[in-house]
Amino acid sequence: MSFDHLIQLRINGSEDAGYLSFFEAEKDIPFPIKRVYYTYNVPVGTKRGMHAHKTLQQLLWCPYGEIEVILDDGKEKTSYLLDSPEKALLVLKGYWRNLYWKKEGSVLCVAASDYYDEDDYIRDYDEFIKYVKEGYWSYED
Ligand code: T46
Repeated sequence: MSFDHLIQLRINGSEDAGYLSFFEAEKDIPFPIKRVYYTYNVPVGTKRGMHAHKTLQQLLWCPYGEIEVILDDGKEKTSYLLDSPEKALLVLKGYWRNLYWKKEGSVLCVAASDYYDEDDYIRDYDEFIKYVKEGYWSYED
């Protein structure tokens, strides 16, 4: 299996009846799902995230609204716009992420590979860069 960051979710339906999109763990994404959470009622202009994960892998999607996600591997930053319920962003371990709320009422949904564990978070950018320099992650994993 090889995965790009941005995934086009499968779509079922029609203009008359509406649409249904879905993804399946270990088929469309490379991990089993242990936790689902969502973020909502976030004022436009808010910045969230500002951390990396040591091991956690996640799929992010925005069923309504517009959220910009900037992924940083310690060398390069790439911006992704979640502005359609058919798009999802695969965020593997080791990426610093900043999220910007662009539209009123936007909802961010996340499927995660593990339970919540604050010890998995790196919330200090200098510490994140130290992990990158020490070769903590192989982005080919
Ligand atoms: C991520 C981005 C996209 C819990 O108690 N359980 C949970 O499952 C989560 C996700 C969070 N929390 C607590 C921890 C904090 O006290 O909820 C509070 C807010 O979490 P945080 O400031 O980390 O929220 P975001 O929106 O900055 O980040 C979240 C996820 O934590 C993170 O893994 O990648 O969404």
